[in-house]
Amino acid sequence: MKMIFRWFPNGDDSVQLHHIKQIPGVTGVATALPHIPVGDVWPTGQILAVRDQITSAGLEMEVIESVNIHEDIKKGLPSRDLYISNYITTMKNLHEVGIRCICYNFMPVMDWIRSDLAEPLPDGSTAMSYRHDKILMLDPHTMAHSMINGSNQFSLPGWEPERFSAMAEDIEFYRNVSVDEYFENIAYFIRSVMPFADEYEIDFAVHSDDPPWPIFGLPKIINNASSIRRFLSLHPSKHNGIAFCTGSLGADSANDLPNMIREFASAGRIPFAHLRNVKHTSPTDFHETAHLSGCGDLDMFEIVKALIDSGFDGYIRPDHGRMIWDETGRPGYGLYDRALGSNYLQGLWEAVKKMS
Ligand code: DNO
Repeated sequence: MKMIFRWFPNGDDSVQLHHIKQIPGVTGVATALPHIPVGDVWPTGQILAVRDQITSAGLEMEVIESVNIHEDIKKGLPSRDLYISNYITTMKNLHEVGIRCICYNFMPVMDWIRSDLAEPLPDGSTAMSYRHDKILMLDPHTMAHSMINGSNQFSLPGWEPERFSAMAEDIEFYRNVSVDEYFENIAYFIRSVMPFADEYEIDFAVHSDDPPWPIFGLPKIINNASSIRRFLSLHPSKHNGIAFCTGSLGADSANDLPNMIREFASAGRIPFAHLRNVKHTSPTDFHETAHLSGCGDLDMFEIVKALIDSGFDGYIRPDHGRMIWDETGRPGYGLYDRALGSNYLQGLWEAVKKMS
């Protein structure tokens, strides 16, 4: 297992690489080149520039989160072939500089969504929260702006401003797309790129849908054990895997996370795990919490144990933290609470390892 930390380049992060280097046990970062428009090829020179910064700080850059998928691929438009071909070139360029794992998502229109990026918790910290009714009351424009207004001036992954103008139209487009039709679009994508992931030995990890249920009528296809099984069967190689996000899958209490981990990690299909906790206030409402089991609804001990019992040897990152100790930064991605989370998770890891 390698413990890594998400970090955004180009000055777009309140957390510095030397801060990350000082977190015990963290050996690398998951990063991206978010300034490159979605669908364009990532030039090797630009990848190397970021890699040099990271390695000069004594950290590894083996994981990319994310190489985003152009909406035309998700929509299944004829122009997808060009974007897929660009994607494959980016994979090749990433492979050549030593990338081992690429995380992506196949959520239509928008990546993750929250109704509040800084909900006050009783201890004086703030955390991101999701209220289903509140989300459904928003039109796409207001929703995008409320996300950006809460972002503390940092970019929000998946909420790039250039996407906003098309958002309402895109949501409309998907109204007539069934889950099965949408699944065909990821199938087409996977069949096109996976032979290259196999050749380059890159673990290709799809992030689960966040939240794991449909909103605005958008089709969701990676949100529980059966949908993950269906997805994995598209290409049987171990390079076709899941970025197993406990917070997003765990938002649906029907998901038995330790069992899902046992099934998918034992088959070698979880190269990357995002570990965080959530506390439900109703079946569809929740707020994010500190990573400890006692702070939320997820049993992090059982989650870590399931990973270890299944022989997991991929990357873990502590996912979204709260904002604590007066820190300001990108919501969910401050330094302090994620560093606490990383230590807690490594403590669990050591304990379970030594007990087994
Ligand atoms: C949000 C993240 C997502 C995730 C992407 C992966 O905080 O979990 O933006 O990185 O869905 O492609």
